[in-house]
Amino acid sequence: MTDFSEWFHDILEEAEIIDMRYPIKGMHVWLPQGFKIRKHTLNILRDILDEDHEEVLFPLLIPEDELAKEAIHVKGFEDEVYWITHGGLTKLNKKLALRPTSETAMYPMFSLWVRSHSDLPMKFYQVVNTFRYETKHTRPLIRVREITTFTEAHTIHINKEDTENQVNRAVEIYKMFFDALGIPYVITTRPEWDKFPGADYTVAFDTLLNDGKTLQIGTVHNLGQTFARTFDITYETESGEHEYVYQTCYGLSDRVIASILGVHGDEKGLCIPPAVSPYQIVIVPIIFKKGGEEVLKFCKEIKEILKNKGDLRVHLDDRDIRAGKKFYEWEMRGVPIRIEVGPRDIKDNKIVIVHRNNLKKEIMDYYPESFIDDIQRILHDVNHEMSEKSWKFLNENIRPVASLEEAAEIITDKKGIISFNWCGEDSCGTDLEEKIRVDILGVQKDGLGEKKCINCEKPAKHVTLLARSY
Ligand code: PR8
Repeated sequence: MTDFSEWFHDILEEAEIIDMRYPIKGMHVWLPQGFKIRKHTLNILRDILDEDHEEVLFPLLIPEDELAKEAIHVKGFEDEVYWITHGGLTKLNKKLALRPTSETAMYPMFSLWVRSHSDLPMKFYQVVNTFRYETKHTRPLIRVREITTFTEAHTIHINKEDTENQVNRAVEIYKMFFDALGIPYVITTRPEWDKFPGADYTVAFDTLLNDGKTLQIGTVHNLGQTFARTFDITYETESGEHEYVYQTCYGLSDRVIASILGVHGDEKGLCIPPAVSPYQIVIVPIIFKKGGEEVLKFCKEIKEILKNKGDLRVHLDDRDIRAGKKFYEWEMRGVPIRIEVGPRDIKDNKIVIVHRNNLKKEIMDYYPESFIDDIQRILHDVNHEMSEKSWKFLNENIRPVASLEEAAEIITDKKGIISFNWCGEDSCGTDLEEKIRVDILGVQKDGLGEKKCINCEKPAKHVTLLARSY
């Protein structure tokens, strides 16, 4: 794929994922196909979060004084907030912000909800739209001004150790989620100058799109006690004293859908993981002049088996158009497997199965008793192969370097992710970013022994990653 942006734009249109003609920049319409992928994806996430979080729903609007309370936080978002100033013709006494994220909507309420140590921990999440007046170039699903699939979790704890554990738990949750979708990732702790406004530190997931640029697809923030102090969220200890709580928050967005499409797609179009594909199987009857009725009857039979007994999302494409046209269309839409049935196959008790991910054609004996298991196995294999392929691509595109020149050369030539040793000093990091004009993603691991920083040559502290990003 030569130009990812062009490919992505075209496929969103051709596969009818979203309609980008809505007349506000950075805001789009989810079309039925896109909405289904989004729905199945959210179902996976909800299932994971529901294990130990509770889903809530807060208002969209935040009063100006609440948003302004946490100084560092509001500074981070001041350029990006949309404001409501009027109700009809009446000017509002207090401006109302469209939430850019919901800390300042939720935390005044948390201050009312949290009473005793026995109330804690509390873990909530909501799936909402948020609004950010992005000044950087907007891109469908990747950098939007209305984030329609903002899944934000907020947790409250009694001590620092519990928040550290929750950060680790959130990282595990997101790993499980991205693994279910076959989306590969690198996990780093963001440098100080790139952390969430108001957080003690930020851990981020980045994936690699096939043009060699990374996309941040999820973040986990340890908020420490900053917001607890601002919003006066306290609990009563066993001995009757009042202490500030500790907090974390973590979030995902429409970028998850962008990465499902962008990571697995190829020149033929989309390739959707079975777990979230609107149709997991499409059946295409190959009908000649003779034997058409028999073929259709058989196709209907296997459709019913897969749908009713196998609980699979299956479509029988019996339109009166050329089979080749159908193949092209379902490949473009990314349906994981296609079953082809012709008159000779029925006679021989065989069906043809084509895997979308590698276009492998498999001729399978048809046994009604084991049919569902056979198809489930193939879906499982497709999923596994897609995940392996995308992880291989990511791992092959992480390159360790020993000098800044080498880093600059690789970033221009091959793109991808560069790994290097860094002292961890802010001034050295920003200097390095300026020198090679690429952003540091974050640090991966500590304890480098004798190694030296690639930029200032002081003792290195962390293995660090950098990449050109969306
Ligand atoms: C928080 N508060 O807000 P975060 N378009 C699409 N996706 C985006 C955009 C955008 N304009 N901006 C950010 N994202 C915390 C955590 C509640 C939840 C995505 O964190 O500002 C990015 O993938 O880091 C980001 O990782 C995620 O939203 C969370 O946003």
